[in-house]
Amino acid sequence: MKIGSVILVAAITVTLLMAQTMNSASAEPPAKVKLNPSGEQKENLEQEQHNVELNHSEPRAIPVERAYNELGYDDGWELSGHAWTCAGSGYAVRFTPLTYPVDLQTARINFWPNWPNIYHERFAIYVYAGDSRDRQPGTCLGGPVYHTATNWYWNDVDISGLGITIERGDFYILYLQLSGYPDCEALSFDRGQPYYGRSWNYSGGSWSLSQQAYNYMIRCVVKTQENDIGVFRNGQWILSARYRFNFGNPTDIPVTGDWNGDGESTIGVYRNGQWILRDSNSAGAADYRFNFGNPTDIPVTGDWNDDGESTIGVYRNGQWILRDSNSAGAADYRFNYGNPTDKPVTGDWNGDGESTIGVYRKIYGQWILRNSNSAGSADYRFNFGNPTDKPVTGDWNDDGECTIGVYRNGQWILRNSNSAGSADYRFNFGNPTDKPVTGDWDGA
Ligand SMILES: [Ca+2]
Ligand SMILES: [Ca+2]
Ligand SMILES: [Ca+2]
Ligand SMILES: [Ca+2]
Repeated sequence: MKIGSVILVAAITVTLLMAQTMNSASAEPPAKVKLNPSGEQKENLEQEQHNVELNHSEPRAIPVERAYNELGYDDGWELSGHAWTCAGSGYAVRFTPLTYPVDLQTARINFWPNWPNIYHERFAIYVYAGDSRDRQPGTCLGGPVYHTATNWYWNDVDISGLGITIERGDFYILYLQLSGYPDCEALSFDRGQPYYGRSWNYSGGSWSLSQQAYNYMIRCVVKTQENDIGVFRNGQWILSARYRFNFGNPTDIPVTGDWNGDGESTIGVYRNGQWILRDSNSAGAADYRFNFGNPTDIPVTGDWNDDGESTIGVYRNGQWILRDSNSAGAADYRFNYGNPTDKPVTGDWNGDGESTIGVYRKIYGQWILRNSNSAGSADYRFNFGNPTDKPVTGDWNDDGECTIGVYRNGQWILRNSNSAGSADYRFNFGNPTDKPVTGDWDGA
């Protein structure tokens, strides 16, 4: 069998065992899972059983960063596949979201090709909560979602219809065989050292932790509410779960905007009156470098003229000095709005395409926003946040209107309306000393 030779190539410290009898701990059958009448059979029909000298005291705990919002722990390299002898058994992976809450979108299952046979068979996906004290899958949150693969290796199963949102803790995705060997698919496992405790077996109505040295290749694509946020940490940018790179100096003031109007917000820094901007969310050279403002000014950015491009400006003791181009030159707007001690904020509060101005009056936690880039009275005035919070703005729910939020020691507290009221989102991202940044990093 081809599988054996692949294993030898992998040349990890592997001890091969011929077979393993699983002595599963007894447990209540999980809700909604169909059990096979012959479920008493607990033989694990893997073509090769692998036993690695696990270092249990040093589990890897950092998830591999994958495509945007894809949780997974395998290393992406299929080594071989597993299948159970009987229907009603399966494999599960434990997932730990990077932020909360997350909506479960897609289960990704990797099938080893052309074994045990060359056909595809129907299987089922279930989702379990991580609410069990012994860390095994707990409450069944949803399923079955039936699916038949259309190709080998990764197959996407849409589980968004289950409507599952994970607010805290872990969750599990179970791939359940609906047919017995050899008329079934084989779940791939990887070549990497395991994220120990994440790969689980389900057989005979019982859960047991995989004792093998590999990870089951099940992933989950999630939707988070942190798509448009990030932090600047001493010259490093950490934007949602997707980007992490260095740009700028630790003492720079981070700025963000869609400098080239391609729909994607990118990064930049303000350094003593100099603007250093880049059109990509990555390390590299500046695309723009020019002077505008004084060293003590507070930089602001926005699409002041609704042409799709974010440009620059400064807030100087209550005076706004804005420009419609990312270059040195004269101000296009100059007016007073706010007090010297206010913190300036910008955004398209009314969704008309034009970014306008506002201030956060820290002492009261008060927002004072205006829909025009001119002096005048406030269009919105309300309280949201504490004196020590850092104000943030963004279109959290993608409805075209920019709204408010605060960053409080690593916690984001966001609201979808420009009014007082409770938070719509509350999650942790970043450290207390980080500088929060917002933007539409992927243009989506
Ligand atoms: Ca852009
Ligand atoms: Ca513009
Ligand atoms: Ca507007
Ligand atoms: Ca909005």
